[in-house]
Amino acid sequence: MPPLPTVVVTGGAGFIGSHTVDRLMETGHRVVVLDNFSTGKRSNLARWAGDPALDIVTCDITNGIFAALAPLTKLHGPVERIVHLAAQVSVVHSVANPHVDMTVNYGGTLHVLEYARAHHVKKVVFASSAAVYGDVTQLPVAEETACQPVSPYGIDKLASELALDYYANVHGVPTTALRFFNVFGPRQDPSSPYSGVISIFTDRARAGKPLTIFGDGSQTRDFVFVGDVVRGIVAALGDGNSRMIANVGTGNEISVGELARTIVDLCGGKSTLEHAPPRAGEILKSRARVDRLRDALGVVAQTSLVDGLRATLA
Ligand code: UD2
Repeated sequence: MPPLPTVVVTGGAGFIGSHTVDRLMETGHRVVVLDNFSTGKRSNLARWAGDPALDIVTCDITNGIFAALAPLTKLHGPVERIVHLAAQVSVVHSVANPHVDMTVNYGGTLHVLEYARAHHVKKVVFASSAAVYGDVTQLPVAEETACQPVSPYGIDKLASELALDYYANVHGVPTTALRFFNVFGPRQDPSSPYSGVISIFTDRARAGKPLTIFGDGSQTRDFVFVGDVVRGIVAALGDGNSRMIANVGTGNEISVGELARTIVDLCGGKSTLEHAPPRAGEILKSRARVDRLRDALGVVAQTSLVDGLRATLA
């Protein structure tokens, strides 16, 4: 039997990472998870405990990737493809700590790309973000729109995209960047004030606690279920589509106020809604144009917001 193709998932113990690992394991890949466990959890990968096709290596993406992978590639052969998800994920945190954001998000991407160049990796798929666009005047926002990020996070994701393009163009490393909109679903950790809004709102609404809306709640987001995002990642991991950038969203938007009311209703209506001042560095409106996701990658988001919220609450 030929050896299983090895896929490295950086940030593989995290929210999107662990769902990606599930799909890759289910489809017969050898998977190596690199994670520093700052926010990732071993419990997210518990269903694969003892499976010889999965290796979990504690590794900080800002320095250790070559050393972490050397013993494994000696045993199992070269890394074929990389999904690079390890990141500092909070826009608000990046505003307060721009150097940390740059080191982890841009620096980490450079380490991954250097590894890919040195080891002739066949594809690097990178988790970029809708934050690269900044405040746009026309929605849905298409990939060709001029990027004017309004946070260090958006700047670092955009710089990483440029690095991907450079490595593809100059060093022949095939790369695809996926601009995630607001990803939600099971395993998104609600414990930090920087956590995704749906994880916070569902956690609090389930407990009957008040929900805090930053600003007047009219800001909108395109919330895409994690299962649909993983389908985009897996499609992008294949050959082709190098130097491509694609939005990963649903093409729909909902205001944060309406989202809060929907979640409270789904949870039995006990929570009240409170308001706090708007957060710095935030965009106001967000909705993805998804033609490229559909046409180039063959992926259309299938999970409605309410179905995704029910799956998250379950
Ligand atoms: C999300 C991603 C980010 C990036 C971006 C792309 C997370 C944690 N961050 O940033 O990585 O990809 O999308 O656009 O997934 N809010 C409240 N109350 C709360 C928490 C949040 O009103 O308790 C509001 C917040 O002010 C914002 C919206 O909900 O307007 C979404 O906030 P978020 O932190 O979930 O995500 P965002 O869009 O800042």
